[in-house]
Amino acid sequence: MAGRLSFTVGFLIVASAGLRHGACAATTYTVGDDLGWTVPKNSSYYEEWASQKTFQIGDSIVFNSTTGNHTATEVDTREEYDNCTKMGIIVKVGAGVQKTFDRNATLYYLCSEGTHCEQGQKMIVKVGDGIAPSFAARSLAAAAAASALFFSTVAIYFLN
Ligand SMILES: *[C@@H]1O[C@H](CO)[C@@H](O)[C@H](O)[C@H]1NC(C)=O
Ligand SMILES: *[C@@H]1O[C@H](CO)[C@@H](O)[C@H](O)[C@H]1NC(C)=O
Ligand SMILES: *[C@@H]1O[C@H](CO)[C@@H](O)[C@H](O)[C@H]1NC(C)=O
Ligand SMILES: *[C@@H]1O[C@H](CO)[C@@H](O)[C@H](O)[C@H]1NC(C)=O
Ligand SMILES: *[C@@H]1O[C@H](CO)[C@@H](O)[C@H](O)[C@H]1NC(C)=O
Ligand SMILES: [Cu+2]
Repeated sequence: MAGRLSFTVGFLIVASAGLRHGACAATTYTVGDDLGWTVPKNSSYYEEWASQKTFQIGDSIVFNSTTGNHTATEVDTREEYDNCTKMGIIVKVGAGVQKTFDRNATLYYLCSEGTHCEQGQKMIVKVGDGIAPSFAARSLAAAAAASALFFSTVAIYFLN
């Protein structure tokens, strides 16, 4: 009984430390920097841009397109990415479409307009170690976050 309790408390401390770390270190990157999200000059432009960054949970990327029609399409697999598959979660990009990373993952983005993807408007984003947590691990983390929220709500209640 005592063993189980200390495990739970330990887990909550680790979980809330993780949340706090994420909030402190959060960085917002504009994809492509000054170029924004458009058809690049060379086909490896965005892949190089993304590979030079270290993305972490809590960080955000902003897709910013000021000219032309572009989408930030998230496809599921490397095969779809390599193939420039135009379907997926398609978001039309104007100035400032933001995506915040809430877990480690390898994410594949491309533009679904015309041949933009074939011309290099695509990139691979590695968040953390790039390994998506299993469904079980995500549920556990969500439960821990919910308990942490519950405990801080109780703390606020007692402070008032
Ligand atoms: C692509 O363009 C970027 C920015 O102009 C440059 O840094 C990079 O070296 C280029 N890559 C290739 C393969 O030409
Ligand atoms: C952008 O999309 C609109 C509506 O779909 C179209 O009328 C317009 O010609 C497109 N512009 C470019 C630059 O492709
Ligand atoms: C790749 O694209 C071709 C041509 O559009 C299509 O036939 C094929 O099914 C695609 N493969 C994948 C894995 O998306
Ligand atoms: C989007 O691009 C425009 C033009 O380069 C720039 O003025 C603006 O600050 C950019 N917005 C973001 C969120 O990066
Ligand atoms: C996410 O990746 C980082 C490495 O960049 C690792 O230290 C961390 O434990 C990972 N987080 C999860 C929840 O797997
Ligand atoms: Cu495009």
